[in-house]
Amino acid sequence: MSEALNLDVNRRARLQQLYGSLSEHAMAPLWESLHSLVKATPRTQAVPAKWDYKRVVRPFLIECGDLITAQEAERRVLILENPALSGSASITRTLYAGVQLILPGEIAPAHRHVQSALRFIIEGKGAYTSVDGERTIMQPGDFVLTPNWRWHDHGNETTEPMIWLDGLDIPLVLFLDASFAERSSADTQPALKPADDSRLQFGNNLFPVGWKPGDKNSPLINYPYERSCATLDSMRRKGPPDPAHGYKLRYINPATGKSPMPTIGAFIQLLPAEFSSAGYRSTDSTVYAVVEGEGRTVIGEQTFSWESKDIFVVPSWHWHAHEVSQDAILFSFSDRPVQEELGFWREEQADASSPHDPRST
Ligand code: 1HN
Repeated sequence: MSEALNLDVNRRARLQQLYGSLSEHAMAPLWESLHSLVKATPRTQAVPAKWDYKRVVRPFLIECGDLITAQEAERRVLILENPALSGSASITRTLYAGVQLILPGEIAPAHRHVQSALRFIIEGKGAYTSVDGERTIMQPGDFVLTPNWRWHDHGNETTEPMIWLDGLDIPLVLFLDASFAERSSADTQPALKPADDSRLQFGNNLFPVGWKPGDKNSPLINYPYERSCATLDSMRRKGPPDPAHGYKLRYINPATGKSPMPTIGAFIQLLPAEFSSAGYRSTDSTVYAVVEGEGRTVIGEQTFSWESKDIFVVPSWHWHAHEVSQDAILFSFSDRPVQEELGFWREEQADASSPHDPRST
């Protein structure tokens, strides 16, 4: 019972009895839970965490490759589960992350679902993903989309294992009880379009006259790494880094300027050598994948050292700051577009003398 209420023993006892009766009738007193329902500031259950790719994630994933085929598993993926959300298949309260392995000669069969997926390629090059009949060949650092309800299958016709990070809005769709999914009768989709057709059609700031978007998703399915790097480089040549973000870009849907998919925002940033960022927090929870370089990120009271291919998560409203000695590139994804669309999203930046700057705690 609420400690705040100053009640005599008699009233307390009668209230306790009343609560028991209320619960039998599917009712409850708001005054006992008001402040945990309507928090003064965000307090997520999720905690900061890091996954070491080289020493932990990769060895386990390769072991899975010996024990189960991609076809048997449908998707051979190890879920990266937030340590405080055990059993929920969630890396944050709204997002799912996993690492997927496809060995040479394997395929992952075609299916579609309401959940939107992104892939960020970690290792291997030349495997394909096919989205509604369009194949794209994937290289490390490429950002690949599988939007809501598009057929998708993957295949590796190369001689090397292919590993990527999957990001999906699974917890959000589950929360909304809006999930539908379907398996295709054919494991592999026939090629309905030339490979990388969407890049040729929509990647040059030229759209067919009269073209109207069919949905809220980007018409592009692959945002190649070399283009991301070229844009980061040009940004760096023009001026100093942003104090909190370094040089940071957001991937966009070229038809709308919004995020490539409505439920997940994605970003790539360059932290230049010797950069030490200002403390920053925002209400979106963010999953980071280290593309190049090494450094450390202070999140709240904890420091996470990272190197290329490691993955870490910064939950909602946690102060954090990055530090690097050499150039580093971070990919990230978050639920920011959902919050922005609903008018919830907030951010805050600390100055170096602020008690909230994680470097001073
Ligand atoms: C999915 O479809 C993929 O297509 C990966 O590669 C991970 C996790 C849950 C549900 C669907 C994929 C997934 C997934």
